[in-house]
Amino acid sequence: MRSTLADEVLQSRNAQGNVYRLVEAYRKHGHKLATVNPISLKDQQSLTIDELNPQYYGLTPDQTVQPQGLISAPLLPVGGPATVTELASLLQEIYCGSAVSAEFDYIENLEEREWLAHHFEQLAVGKQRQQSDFTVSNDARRQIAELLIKSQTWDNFMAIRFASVKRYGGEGAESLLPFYWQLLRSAAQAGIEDIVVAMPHRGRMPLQTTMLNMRPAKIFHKLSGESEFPDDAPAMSDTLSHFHTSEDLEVDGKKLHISLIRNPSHLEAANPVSMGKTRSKQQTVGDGAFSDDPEKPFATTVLNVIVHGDAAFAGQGVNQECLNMAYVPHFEVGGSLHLIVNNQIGFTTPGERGRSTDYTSDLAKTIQAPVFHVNGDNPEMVVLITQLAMQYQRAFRKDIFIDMNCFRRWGHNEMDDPTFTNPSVYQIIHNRKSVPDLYTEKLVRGSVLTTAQAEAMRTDYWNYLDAELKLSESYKPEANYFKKQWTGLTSATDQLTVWDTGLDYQLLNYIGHQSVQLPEDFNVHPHLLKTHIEGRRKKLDSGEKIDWSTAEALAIGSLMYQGHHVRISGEDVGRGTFSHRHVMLVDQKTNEMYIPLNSLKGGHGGKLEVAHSILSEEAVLGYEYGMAIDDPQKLIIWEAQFGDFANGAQIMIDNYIITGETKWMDSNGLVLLLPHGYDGAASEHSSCRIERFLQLCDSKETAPDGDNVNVNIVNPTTSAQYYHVLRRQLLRNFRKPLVVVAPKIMLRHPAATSTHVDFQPGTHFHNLLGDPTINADQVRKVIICSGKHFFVLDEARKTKGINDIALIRLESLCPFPAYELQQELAKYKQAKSFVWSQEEHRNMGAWSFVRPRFECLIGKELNYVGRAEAATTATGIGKVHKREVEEIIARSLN
Ligand SMILES: Cc1ncc(C[n+]2csc(CCOP(=O)(O)OP(=O)(O)O)c2C)c(N)n1
Ligand SMILES: [Mg+2]
Repeated sequence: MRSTLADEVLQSRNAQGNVYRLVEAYRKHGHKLATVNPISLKDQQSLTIDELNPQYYGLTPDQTVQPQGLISAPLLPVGGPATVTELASLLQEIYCGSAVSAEFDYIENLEEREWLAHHFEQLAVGKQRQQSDFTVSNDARRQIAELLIKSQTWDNFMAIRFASVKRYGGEGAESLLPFYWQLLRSAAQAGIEDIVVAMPHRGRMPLQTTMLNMRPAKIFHKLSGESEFPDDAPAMSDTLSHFHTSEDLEVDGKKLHISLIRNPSHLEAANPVSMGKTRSKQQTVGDGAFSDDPEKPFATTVLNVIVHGDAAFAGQGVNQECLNMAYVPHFEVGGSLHLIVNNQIGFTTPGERGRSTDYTSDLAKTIQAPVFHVNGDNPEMVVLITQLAMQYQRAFRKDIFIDMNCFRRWGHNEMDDPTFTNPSVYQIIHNRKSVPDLYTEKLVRGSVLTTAQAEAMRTDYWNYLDAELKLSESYKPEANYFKKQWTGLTSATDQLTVWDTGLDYQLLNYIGHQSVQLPEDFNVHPHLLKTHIEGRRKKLDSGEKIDWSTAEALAIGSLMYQGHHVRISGEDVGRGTFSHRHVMLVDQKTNEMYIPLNSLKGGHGGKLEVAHSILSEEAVLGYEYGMAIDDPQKLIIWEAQFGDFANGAQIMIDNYIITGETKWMDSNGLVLLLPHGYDGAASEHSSCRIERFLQLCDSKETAPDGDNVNVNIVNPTTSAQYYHVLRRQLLRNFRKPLVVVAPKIMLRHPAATSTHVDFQPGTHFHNLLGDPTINADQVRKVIICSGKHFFVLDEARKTKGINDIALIRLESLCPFPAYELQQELAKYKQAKSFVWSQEEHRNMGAWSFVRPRFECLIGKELNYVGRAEAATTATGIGKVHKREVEEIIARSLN
């Protein structure tokens, strides 16, 4: 890698400024004339690009130039002169060819631009390649041909044996396999041990079955109507094109693990998940900043690869979010390698109607990632450009894109007729040969392969598939979950279990003090010193009034003490939206951040990652989910700035967090903190939409819930409850995502604090909090409520001197604690009236969830008190808000 330009290079460029402008013009504009699109309707080469005309720079065709120092291509006579025409035609060959073109002139960094020009110029021209690293041996050619033939054979086999199955095959994009072939080789050579890949539907099965050791029998078994999991697995399963791979490969004698992560149908949604999983693996193996070596860059051992569709890459906003995360601290993964399978269509929509940019890859330019446009008809060039892309990724640890121009032989699926909407281009496609056929013929012409050998490859693979089809009847799916880092964990059962999450208070007191312990020379903000630091110390020492943020620090710190890594991610999480957390403090003179808990002495060395996120919900939540599915021993917390913003990440919630275990046997213990509560703040910021999460859970209406619900949804009202529910996430022998309806004003509400006894050994999270203040025999009415609303009702009850109304708090909504509720209600023998009181509107909150459960499982009628039905979550009129609160109190306590 060259960091500065050699003297003779500078001299040459200075002496021939105008010639160098021509060279630079080719680097910038050459791609516009390249013909890398195998099914183009346009005549690319008839375009006139003024900037590529030597006259534009005052150069005449016969003028003599010295190309050395201007370009890297050694094709022209060494040290000898050339004419402008000769130079231009070489540049034309490099930058405007039919195999590959490049875009990198927008990169600000000179070193990178020089590196790219140098390497691309070495690679792009056939004759030149022979003098560089970029060569393909005949043996490699035969391997490439075999992969293409297998891919084609897979599709032919499926078309004949399973004619009505939508397989989203690889036809037209077969060069995907040579891409992977080179990727694995380059990765193994570079010492990479693990690759995490996100990839959509198209071409996935041919890849998995030919290169990633997936038994075709598994697919055929599924196609016969069976599950991909053993019969006793509590899974509803998924469709073929969402199957994942987690495989130990051996590549060139080296071990290489590949995870092709699961994908929902929502295109591109898998991308941030793959990034998060990559980072978690990097943390586990000590890659990049997780190592003790400050020089070690990310992606030294674990690499992220993302494969996109052309329409989806340009269309789905999550890609902008992912690229925007690429180099942000706590989100970086050392540069992802991207491949766009650019078949130039999305369903029925051609590129020009699917985006406003010239190239489908143009978003890459926002982070100055280089782009190589390669012709998918040229599998060797796909291999070479993958080699170069990997070299760039290794040299700079930055994102890079390969835009593979190919086609889709059939419609969106193989049952579809693409000519309804795209007749012209499909005329080209239907009249052309396939990529495997073209390549095989080329190798036969060059005597690299014989027709008989090619035929043997085809027949062998066909016979293998046929044999697998026969075996599929007796195929037994493997229980491939709860393995490796998940060993020891299991599926939850239909019982509700209780986990002792308390700890000796002496230890907690120590951890609490450590959470505000600063280095002596740290210049702390005076206000924080008084309120946050000294305030916390006092509370801890007295063991009284332990507030929400202290309880959180105790939960996080104690898990760290017990050896777990913890990560809290989201917008502004270090301070906290409500300026309550301050788990990370900023030196008022140096601006440096300090996380006291990371200097926690003693214990088993867990670390806290405070990941201030970009202003995104979808990609960031997907990223955290990716971390959570990787390692069950890490506590991963995502906090929404306000609960309602979680709907920006709805795809991640619906398609991964809530359903992942049911579809895929992939548990996760991700925590979502969603600030919620009516405080007069108008339609946004009041509600995290509890009702939606309750609709997503599989809590039963007519039978008691066990631990085996798909998600835990809690609305805790004391700091100790919050402490226990966080710790429980890691101390149980199963993992469930946890939605915490999180506080705003309760963060500082004295009644929501706890005392030391609430944290000690033998204590645990309570699904329900009864009413110890009331004489049960006098109670005529029982109000059941949840969350901060309890404090409003309790205070009003006190003020009014009421002693015949009991208040019960449902701290856990899902699982619904039916049995505990029955037991609690049994105390109130005289009670005639049962009310659900909530601050939300009637079509929101937990009402419609609680009511059928209460009536079915408790067997009593439940009445509603709360706001009336509304379109939006809260009024924006202060007086109306106040009146509503008064009405709810009055109607609840009448
Ligand atoms: C988020 C989302 N919206 C819509 C769809 C429906 N859909 C499935 S495939 C497809 C076209 C995808 O085009 P492209 O990304 O180019 O991939 P290709 O199918 O061409 O390989 C669409 C719109 C989807 N799967 N996901
Ligand atoms: Mg497409």
